[in-house]
Amino acid sequence: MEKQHYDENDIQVLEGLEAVRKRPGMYIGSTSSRGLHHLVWEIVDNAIDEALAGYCDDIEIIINPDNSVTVKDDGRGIPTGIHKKTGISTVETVYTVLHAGGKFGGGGYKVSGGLHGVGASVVNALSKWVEVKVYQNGKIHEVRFENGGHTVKPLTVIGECDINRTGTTVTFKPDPEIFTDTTIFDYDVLRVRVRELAFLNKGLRIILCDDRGEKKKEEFMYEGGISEYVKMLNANKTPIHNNIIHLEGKENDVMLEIALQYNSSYNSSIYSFANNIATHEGGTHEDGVKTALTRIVNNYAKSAKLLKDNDENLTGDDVREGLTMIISCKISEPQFEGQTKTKLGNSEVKKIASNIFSEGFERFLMENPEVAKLIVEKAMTAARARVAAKKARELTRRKGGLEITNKWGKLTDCTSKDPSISEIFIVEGDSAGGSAKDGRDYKTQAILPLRGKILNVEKARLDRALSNEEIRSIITAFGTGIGEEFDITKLRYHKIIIMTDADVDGSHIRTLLLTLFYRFFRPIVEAGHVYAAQPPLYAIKHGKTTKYVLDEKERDEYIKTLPANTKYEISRNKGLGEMDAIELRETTMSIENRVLKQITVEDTMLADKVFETLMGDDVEPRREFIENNAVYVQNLDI
Ligand code: 28F
Repeated sequence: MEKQHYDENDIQVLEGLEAVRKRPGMYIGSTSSRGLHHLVWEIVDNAIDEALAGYCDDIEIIINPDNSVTVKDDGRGIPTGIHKKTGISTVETVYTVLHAGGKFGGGGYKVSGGLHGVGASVVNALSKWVEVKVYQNGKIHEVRFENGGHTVKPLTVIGECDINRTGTTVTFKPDPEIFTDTTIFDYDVLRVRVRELAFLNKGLRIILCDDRGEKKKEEFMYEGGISEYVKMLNANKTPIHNNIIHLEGKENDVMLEIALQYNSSYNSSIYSFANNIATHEGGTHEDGVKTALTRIVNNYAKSAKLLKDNDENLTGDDVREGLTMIISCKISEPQFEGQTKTKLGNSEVKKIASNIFSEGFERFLMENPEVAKLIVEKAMTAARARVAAKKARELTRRKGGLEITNKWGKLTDCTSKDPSISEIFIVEGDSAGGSAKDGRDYKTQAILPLRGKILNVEKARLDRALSNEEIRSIITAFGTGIGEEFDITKLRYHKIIIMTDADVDGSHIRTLLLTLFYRFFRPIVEAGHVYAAQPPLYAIKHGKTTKYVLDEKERDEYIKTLPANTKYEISRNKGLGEMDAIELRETTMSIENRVLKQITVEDTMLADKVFETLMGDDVEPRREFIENNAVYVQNLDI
């Protein structure tokens, strides 16, 4: 039933939501699948805010058969009274006025996510329809919006409920005109974040249901909060002390919670959050904790005579080796900075984080001298390896001028000295190396042939990695140095292209290289410099023509273009070595028609888990991972 009249308020409302529909990317990052799932988080964040305010214990998220999503909470229920500024109910205001709701203009909540502060009104603007039910005072109130936020059914009481029942239930259907890639929700994408939210809000129960096809329902609730998060992250590792260290404190309006446990690996997995938002770029909370950790471990090592007074101090990297740690900060007015707005900028937090961590961790070490000794000894071993690596690193320095370019496994450099147009192909095998050298554009394309498999560095410290000649030649070629002296501005090629065969060996070597880049050259990966070449999978021969195609799709499309009576022959391209220099250049190397897959690290926690599972010691988790993910692996040749 349409409203009869529009006043200036309605016009302001429609202009606001219209702006969102015009430039959705400004409000939810993108209209891809990530943006689609972001809608869920905006609604869930409001329910979590209600939990943070102490009024909600249960949240339920349901993917409905029509790919609409329902989110329910048992909080107080969005106020149904008339909002003083807008003259309509608060619940309609929250859903139709941009930046309304508890996240803005002070008021409302103490702590709220609202990283991008878009809230419920943006979900409304980008949905085909939204239905909000509020349970309050024994009544069920309902309002319905359609086509990007037009109120089609103003707030009315539609029924009764138990007088003690309160809460908010929101169902929304994303608008396919906005989300043109897909409007299908991915259960696993929701699952990862729901579990994380449960870890970050101890005691909060979140139920996730998928009512499409065979029904699925999972409940996430962790009384131990982030301590259980650390336990899960260390599940396939070997902790060097049993208990997970849990510290928390509050100063002014900053709440900080830290959970940590050392394991026997050489990698550090530290993840920080502000108001439940993953601060991938770190920030003052993380800096405060890290600085305090280094200081406390050095002080303890000296006072316990484990480190002599004139010994060099342990560095931050030394004391963080093998450390799994979650840092969760909750603050009422978070300042998010950085490239991707995931760095906490509030300057007062650094000192507060340092104080809270120092006080708790110092006490822990004093009360647990045997664990303290293990932690210090591990850091001292790391320090010795660091010093050894420093010496070994000398081997990777370019001995003045160009390397010997035609010796085995050594670099055939390009003539350009401009990194922005220079590319290095890391090529597997001698035959491919040979034809790559002949097929390349010598001005901009360098070739580094690898003789065999490089070391799996997932389980190696830097000093051990440096003992591997292939790895040393890669470090030399890159020019950035490695470890403490790594300097990405010295990178000699802005495209690092892994070119391996499309078979099991090829993918193993690619994975070993990616492990090396992820563990010891992460900034290069994060900057998007790493690519995988896509050699053609098929060769279609007819007459004197051999057409190379990338994959099945291209193969079938090409065959359709052939005249009906052409018998032709299709062969599966196994090795780069099967192609001569011209073919390799035409299909895989030349900028004109090659296809490169850029390697990106969307989620560090996920990448850590993938490398640890695929490249780590335990066979069981690897088998399970491959079984669960085999469906995504198209052309694995086993
Ligand atoms: C399924 C999604 O959105 N839950 C919410 C509340 C509760 C209050 C509230 C929300 C506008 C400016 C305050 C109730 N009583 N779940 C949700 N639950 N919003 S959203 O208030 C919004 C007002 O500030 C609420 C008393 N105070 C706040």
